[in-house]
Amino acid sequence: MPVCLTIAGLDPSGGAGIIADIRSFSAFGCFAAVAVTSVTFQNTTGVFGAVHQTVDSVRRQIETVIDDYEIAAVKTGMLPTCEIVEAVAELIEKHSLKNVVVDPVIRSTSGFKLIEVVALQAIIERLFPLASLITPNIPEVEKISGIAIETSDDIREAAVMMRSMGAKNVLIKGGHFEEVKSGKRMAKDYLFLGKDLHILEAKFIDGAAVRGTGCMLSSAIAANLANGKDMIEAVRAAKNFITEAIRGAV
Ligand code: PXL
Repeated sequence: MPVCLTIAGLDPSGGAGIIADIRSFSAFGCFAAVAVTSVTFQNTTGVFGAVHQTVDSVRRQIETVIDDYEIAAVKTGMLPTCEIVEAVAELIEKHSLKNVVVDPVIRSTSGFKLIEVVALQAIIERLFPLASLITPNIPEVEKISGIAIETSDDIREAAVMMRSMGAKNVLIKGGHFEEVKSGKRMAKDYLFLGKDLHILEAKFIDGAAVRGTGCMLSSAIAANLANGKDMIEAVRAAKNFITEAIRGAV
């Protein structure tokens, strides 16, 4: 069984973060290993706070796991401080970890700020160049690129900018992008493999009370890469999985 490692925050109510990642890894037949970066306090109504782990804790969680297991893929989520980002980048480099999916988490769906402003800068500078894929949503794209996203041309421009920041491949999740197609809102994701754009579409599922879909998507992609799929197939399989998860959401 391939081992996937998620380096992310804990949502004790099970919607987002590490618990969502474990569900994705398991769904695709991978064994889950975790490093907790922060313990958040939340439920279905919102996020009410967080206590971040020290950099020493995060480093030791990762090192102890890596010393024992061969890691087939890594997903990073909530990396709350500069120091934690730096340690994660160092360990990825030192151990030549492959199939690294970086989800540049900034805020929760409910608007709670999950990471420090300087941590985002560190994610861009240190982790983007080490990532096989980055998976920002539209608000994250706007923060990272400084471009207000209103059209699909804006999305292309932002993708070019993020590639110039060192990201090899970019998946921009269009769920927050209100594009109406023949009267139906679509969940349209923009996958830039290098310069090449692939558009992945599914029908937007209205009214589903869901959290953690971004977490689940990035970890599902990591699991599919761990299973040997190429990037486009990994993203396709992960998107289908998320669409079904949203359709079946409680
Ligand atoms: O969906 C972003 C996210 C990531 N990681 C953790 C979270 C959230 C949103 O609430 O709590 C731990």
